[in-house]
Amino acid sequence: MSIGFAKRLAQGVFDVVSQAGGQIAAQALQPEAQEAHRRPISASEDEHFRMIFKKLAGEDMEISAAELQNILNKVIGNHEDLKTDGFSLESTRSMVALMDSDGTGKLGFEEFKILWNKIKEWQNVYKTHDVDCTGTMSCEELADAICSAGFQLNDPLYSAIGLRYADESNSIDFDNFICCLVRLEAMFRAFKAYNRDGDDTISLNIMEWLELSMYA
Ligand code: ISA
Ligand code: CA
Ligand code: CA
Ligand code: CA
Repeated sequence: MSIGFAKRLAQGVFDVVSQAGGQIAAQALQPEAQEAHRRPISASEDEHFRMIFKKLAGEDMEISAAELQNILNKVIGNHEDLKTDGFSLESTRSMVALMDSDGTGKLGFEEFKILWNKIKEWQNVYKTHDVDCTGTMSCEELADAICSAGFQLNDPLYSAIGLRYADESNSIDFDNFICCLVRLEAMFRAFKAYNRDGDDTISLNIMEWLELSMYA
């Protein structure tokens, strides 16, 4: 494939992704459609998303960490109000691991759709809680944003998250915010899966603990 053609293809995919994303985002962002945002998407929207997925996933029909990095960095360029130095390959490897429910090492259609819908929801949360319009989250803005995203944490956890994801000026940019929430949601999901008797404690042997912590 010539470089020129590959670039046009990538640009074409980017236009398709951002246009589709924009359309879906536009519907979800309309106040009267907020509830609609929670309705199951229609068959035609699902087909449209499936067509986009096929273009993004390529021949193996799965999205790798490198492909996810390419997609996210192309879409983020459309959003002036989401400050970022870009999604690193390491961050998209982690996101794939956290969303890879069937253990293929990549994201299939359903896994990617779940991740994409979460990112769409959380980018709205980010914009809503960036009250000083810096394009980044301060620690105070972050606590409100995480709470509004549905995660009840405690102060030690907020401190740990600040140490892990904030920069020298104690700000958290968009890619770090998304990586934080993907991990947070996946850890809540893992705990729930192990908490079979619902007593809010789980018991793991060393190999289960290592598997959970190493592929994340
Ligand atoms: I990275 C990212 C940023 C914003 C992904 C998705 C969104 C929201 C809408 S759907 C979009 O611009 O695609
Ligand atoms: Ca692929
Ligand atoms: Ca998978
Ligand atoms: Ca801010």
